[in-house]
Amino acid sequence: MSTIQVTLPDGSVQSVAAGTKPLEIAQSISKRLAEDAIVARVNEDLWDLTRPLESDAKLQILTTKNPEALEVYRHSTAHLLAAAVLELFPETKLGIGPPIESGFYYDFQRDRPFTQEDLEQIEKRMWEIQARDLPYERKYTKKDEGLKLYSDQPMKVELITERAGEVFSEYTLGPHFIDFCRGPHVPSTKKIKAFKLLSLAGAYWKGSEKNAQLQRIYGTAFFTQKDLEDYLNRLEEAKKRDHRKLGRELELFTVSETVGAGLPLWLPKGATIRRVLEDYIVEREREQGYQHVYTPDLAKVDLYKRSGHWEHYHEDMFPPMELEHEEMVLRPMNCPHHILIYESKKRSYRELPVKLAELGTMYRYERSGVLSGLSRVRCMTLNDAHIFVTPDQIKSAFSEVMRLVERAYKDLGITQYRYRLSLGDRSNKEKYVDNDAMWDLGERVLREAMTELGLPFFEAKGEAAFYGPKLDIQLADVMGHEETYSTIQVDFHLPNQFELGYIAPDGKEHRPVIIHRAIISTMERMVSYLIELYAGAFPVWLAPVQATVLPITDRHVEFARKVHERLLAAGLRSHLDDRNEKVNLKIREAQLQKVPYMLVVGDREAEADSVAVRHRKHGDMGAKPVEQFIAEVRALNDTRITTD
Ligand code: TSB
Ligand code: ZN
Repeated sequence: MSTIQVTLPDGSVQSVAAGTKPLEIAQSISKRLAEDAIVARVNEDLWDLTRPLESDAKLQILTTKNPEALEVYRHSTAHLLAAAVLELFPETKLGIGPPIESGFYYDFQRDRPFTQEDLEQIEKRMWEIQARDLPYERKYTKKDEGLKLYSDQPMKVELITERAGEVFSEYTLGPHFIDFCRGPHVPSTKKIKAFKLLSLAGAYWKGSEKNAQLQRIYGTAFFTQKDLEDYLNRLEEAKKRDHRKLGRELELFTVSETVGAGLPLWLPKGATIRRVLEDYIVEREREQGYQHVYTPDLAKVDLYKRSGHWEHYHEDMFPPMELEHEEMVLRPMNCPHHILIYESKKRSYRELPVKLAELGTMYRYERSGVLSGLSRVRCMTLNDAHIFVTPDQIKSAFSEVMRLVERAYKDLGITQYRYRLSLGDRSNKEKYVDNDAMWDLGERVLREAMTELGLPFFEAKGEAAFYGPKLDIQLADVMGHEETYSTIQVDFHLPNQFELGYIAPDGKEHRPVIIHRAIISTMERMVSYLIELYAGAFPVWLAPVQATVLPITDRHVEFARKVHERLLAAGLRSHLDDRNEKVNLKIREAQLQKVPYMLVVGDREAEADSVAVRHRKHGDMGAKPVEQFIAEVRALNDTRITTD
């Protein structure tokens, strides 16, 4: 038998017989390593611990300490789920079952929808299969045989037809379960120690609403029961902060079936927060020399044909409407309108940068499955601006925008975020305009600008806008799910499409560059974030109601009203609760509404022109003269303190 050389991470080399398994090498190193082992890295690829090594290789044993191992482990748990479903409901057709950030899922097709009871039963069966200690066995099948083998699994047949080479790999789990799969997997079901099925959702085969509707079962798995329990506790905590739940309880926004999905209605309290944010950012922009404009929410389709939206962004737009021989469409972005304002007069280099800003409302056809509360909607208002610059102004404009982002985040109390350089994809001509030189330049400019500012960032291919690369600021919601909020985009494309120009010092016409930027993101997405960040207990400057005045009895309503009016006149957001209810009940309710200050007034207060102050977090703060209270809260408001 031939011998092969296996190089371990510490550089040492083991000579072993060809066909030796990574697990055997792990056992020869230590019993502990073999016990903790989940999967092997052979050269650059992940391999099953039980897959024989046939030639010289670099080998690393990945244990429960390694995030890649957790992914494999969760993928194996997804197979366990599918095996349990097929045992219980043999008529089920299998879709795909990958690991995801927070666990795994598997998609199934079946006439009758799964119920919560089914989930419990499936989970129980998963444990039974786990206890049988079945190996995850890698097998190889010829494509034509495989197609026959899977003839009662149409989705698998589709995948094999599309993806499999002449011979493909698959994994069995016991005598009856087999799945077309690249692997790798854990060696056997006994390795899987802690998992839980979490929820059911609808999903489309291959993510397209043109395809069959499937049922997705979500679950999660961890290496230990303790890790699982910690995660489930965090999940419970997160649910309490969920902006959709708090949005209802605190009367911030609502989504009505009658209006339509993804079209939220802002209730008075939510609208107040939004207005505060809007005023705040417009004021910051004014300080930086932005000019604010108003433009309509729709335009002729031709405008978007010229800009390139029609060609590259069509899928995300509402369908056009026809009127008087014209086709109009709801705008998916504000840029074309702003470009026409730039074009409305001749521009000289002396006025550049021209910064046109608008709280611009736009409409996007987000698929129903991805809509969520305020964080992903179909009608949204963006804190948008387009900065028209000469090529040598790009970097200074960029860093000015970054300064504004950092200022705004500081005032809003946002501290956890990452910078993502979102790059194009040269091979995807459908999604991105075809101009390699332009992409190279844009990406280089952004990379250099970030490096000069000394800001750390990571890069992501295929996340750019169709017209250019972006620097995105990524925030995670309470569930750890990341979305883009602020964005700064360098665009050489739209200026060309609209043949924009400015007169340069040489007297000739030159082409400007457009920087698209949003600081606050959409009002919708930012408010969803702030609700979760503060669990609804907004800092004074953002709180929809800053103080509620509570008369102890009817006799005190008159004085209470006067206090309330003085607060309003001082620019504070006050509420008077003059209902004929016990003051303790009113305090309880104001507390649940997370109002920062409750001002109780009775005889003593009326006499001394004072209020008895209760804080939502610190409780009783004693009596204060009305004027002093007003001055203190105004100071908190004006300095935008975000701590209680
Ligand atoms: C910055 N033309 C640029 C603009 O000039 C633009 O529209 N960029 S964008 O497409 O990236 O959108 C800007 C921001 O809007 C995103 O970064 C994101 O924070 C927010 N946004 C996008 N889609 C949605 C949505 N469906 N719901 C809520 N907010 C969204
Ligand atoms: Zn834009």
